[in-house]
Amino acid sequence: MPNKKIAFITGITGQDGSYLAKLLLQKNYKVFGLVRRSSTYKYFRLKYLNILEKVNFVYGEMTETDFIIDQLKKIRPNVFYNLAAQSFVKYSFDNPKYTNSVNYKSVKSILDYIINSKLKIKFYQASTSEMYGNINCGYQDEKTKFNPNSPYALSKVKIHNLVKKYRNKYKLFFCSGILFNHESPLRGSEFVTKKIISHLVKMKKINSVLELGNIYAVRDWGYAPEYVKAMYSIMQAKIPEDYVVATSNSITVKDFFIRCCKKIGYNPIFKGRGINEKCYDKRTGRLIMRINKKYFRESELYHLKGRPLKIYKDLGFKTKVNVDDLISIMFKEELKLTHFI
Ligand code: NDP
Ligand code: GDR
Repeated sequence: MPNKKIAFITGITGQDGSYLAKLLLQKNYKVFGLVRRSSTYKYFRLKYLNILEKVNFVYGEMTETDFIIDQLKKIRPNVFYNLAAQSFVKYSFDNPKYTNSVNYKSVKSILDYIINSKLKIKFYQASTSEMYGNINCGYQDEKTKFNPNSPYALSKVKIHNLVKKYRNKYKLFFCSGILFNHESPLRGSEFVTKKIISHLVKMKKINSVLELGNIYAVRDWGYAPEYVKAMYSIMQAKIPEDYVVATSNSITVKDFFIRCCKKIGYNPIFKGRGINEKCYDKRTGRLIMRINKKYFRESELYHLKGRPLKIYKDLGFKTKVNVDDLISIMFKEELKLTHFI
């Protein structure tokens, strides 16, 4: 039997890392994952997906690049999926230096090592629709110019451009997926979809009010397990290239929230404007949601809508799960998940 291919995943404890690990195990890869040590339990996603015992862990920080390079020398992976990042846009305004260090500087050192070592490692970079920023255009695709408006987006543009530059210069299999927002039951709790759904579920039992920021932001939300399949397809392409992954259907945070309210049996009505806008349940008069200034960002990104034609034409990849399916899946799993945390 031929030796198993070896995958190295950074960010394996995150949403995408855990789904990707599951997919690669199904594809018969031996999977190694970088984990930074902490005093709290963070393996719940891998446990939930029933793969905790099947992954080999390497304990270290993205910023410890010498350590990561030593691990690459030992493990000699065939594929490297770089999913680790300081991924919360709002926090990047508070700590731009750290964001740049994790998302750009450490990745650059790893790429420099791969180039100099002459190891044949295929490299996938987790690029993002945030790189587009606010542009006057109905949709974004691979040809759309980047206009980053957060430290997070800037760090991602820098590493995206470097991956492309190195690919062209050294003729290596370096590629990026420019992924639009994708969610799942395993989404981090501070991201808005998960925050809305887990709060609405809790509200059935406890008396609390959901607080949100800019509910007029428009996002193109997809389903994470489908998006890790896209990552895998991008890495199987004959020629390494960058691809947009999106659903092409965009709605506001408010619309997402309304759909969630209806799903759980509320009849939402809105009163007030701007930061005074509030949402009540029409039947009971209960206050469900209010706006809190603290959830706004220093610079808002208003509208994202992807055009994923290239990945469909070249690799035959198309998303199937729409936003209502996504909401149903997230609600269904929300209660089960509490057992794993
Ligand atoms: P998560 O925030 O769920 O996961 C991030 C992962 O990175 C976690 O495993 C985290 O570890 C790890 N990590 C963060 N900082 C470090 C560090 N300094 N050293 C080691 N590990 C670190 O993100 P997602 O899974 O949602 O996203 C995966 C990647 O895709 C990210 O790069 C993100 O920027 C990008 N992306 C995500 C999109 C989305 O909609 N989800 C869209 C486009 C791009 P820990 O568990 O210790 O926190
Ligand atoms: P985003 O995701 O910033 O797009 O980054 P997030 O869910 O945090 O925000 C989406 C939109 O919702 C608005 N919003 C709120 N956001 C949060 N988190 N909390 C709130 O209370 C709230 N109220 C309104 C935000 O302003 C924003 O417009 C995610 C991350 O996964 C990135 O790593 C990834 O690159 C992008 O998606 C694509």
